[in-house]
Amino acid sequence: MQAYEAVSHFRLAQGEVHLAPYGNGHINDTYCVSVDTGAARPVRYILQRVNAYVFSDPYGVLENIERVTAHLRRVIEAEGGDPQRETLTLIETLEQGHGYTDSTGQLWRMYAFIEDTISRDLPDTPELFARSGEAFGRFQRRLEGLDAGQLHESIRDFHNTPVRYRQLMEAVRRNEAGRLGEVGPELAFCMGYGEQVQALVRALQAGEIPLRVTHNDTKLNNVLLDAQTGKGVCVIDLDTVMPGLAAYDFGDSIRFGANTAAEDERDLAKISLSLPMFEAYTRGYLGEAGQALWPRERELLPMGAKLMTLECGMRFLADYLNGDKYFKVHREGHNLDRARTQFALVRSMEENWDAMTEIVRKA
Ligand code: ADP
Ligand code: GN1
Ligand code: MG
Repeated sequence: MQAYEAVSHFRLAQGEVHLAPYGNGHINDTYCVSVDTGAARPVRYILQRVNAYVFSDPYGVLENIERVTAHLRRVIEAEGGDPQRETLTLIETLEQGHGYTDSTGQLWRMYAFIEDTISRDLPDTPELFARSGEAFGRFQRRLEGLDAGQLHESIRDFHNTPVRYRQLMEAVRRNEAGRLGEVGPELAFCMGYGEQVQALVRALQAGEIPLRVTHNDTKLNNVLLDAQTGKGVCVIDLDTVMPGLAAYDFGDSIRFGANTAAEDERDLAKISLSLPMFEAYTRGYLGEAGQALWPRERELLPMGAKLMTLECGMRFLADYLNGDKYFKVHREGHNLDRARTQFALVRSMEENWDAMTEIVRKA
């Protein structure tokens, strides 16, 4: 197994090594490596194979992570925090770098495991969600001094909603998996947003909002919370850290965590935007990042939530039409189910638009 081959190339604690698949990510292959050193607790690590289909330049991804974690380490130290816990720590390989390319050409990397934390796959309580808002807000604030031009664009046009719209139309045209007949209502829904998909990229082009270093994948399970106190400890999953928009990061958190049901729920009656969750996250996030954001960026946060949800739905739908090549699927129609939840959530946001705007204004 490639994972065992990879493990032997990293500088680990001495002892017996155990390895098991870990987590519920849709993209990379993640393992927990546990080294039994004879001490009361094993020393643990997270080992990951970078998904080569998704990341065409895995070395660029690793370089971004090296830059970002080095920057965060400096800021956290200056703030008197604990960099070992508050940001990811890459483990060195025996060859001195941070990546190992296996015999099939795939890149692996390893992190120190951040112990005594939890990460959640389902929408949480408002209290815990506010903690995750604080963590992502702090992350955004701490990255303020890092020039976006220093980072690779690890996935081109990753959160460019008009481009995602065009990619969906391209998937429709190709109809590669022959599934077009099944998606009429979903497609019609997206086409109703042909103009609105431009809102954030236009604001960027007009200089109303800045390009920043952003996370770009701010799902609930990409932040570790302290297992005892629930406080946000560390933002993880840094593969997509690159130049981007704060409103999209805010929006991705809302899309996932303020949904009253799971991302792949089949009963659409269960899907809606939870205003208490929206409010909790907004307060947590703005409490930490607020000063760093421009007034227009704050104003556009609800638009970030709506467009990110729509965009994610369009990506799921396009992948369904393309034959499920991008996102890991665990059942028939999984990507279509995911697309439908996203569109149902967009509808619910439309219904709650005034309340969302008011919450952001007041926070
Ligand atoms: P993916 O890109 O596939 O989502 P992640 O990097 O998010 O992969 O890792 C998957 C899961 O592994 C996370 O949701 C989290 O639960 C866990 N995890 C990742 N890195 C660490 C870490 N350094 N310490 C503890 N848990 C981690
Ligand atoms: C993927 O890697 P993971 O599971 O955290 C995807 C995100 C989507 C998300 C939908 C690199 O995130 O963009 O929003 O699935 N990551 C990538 O759940 O495409
Ligand atoms: Mg993840």
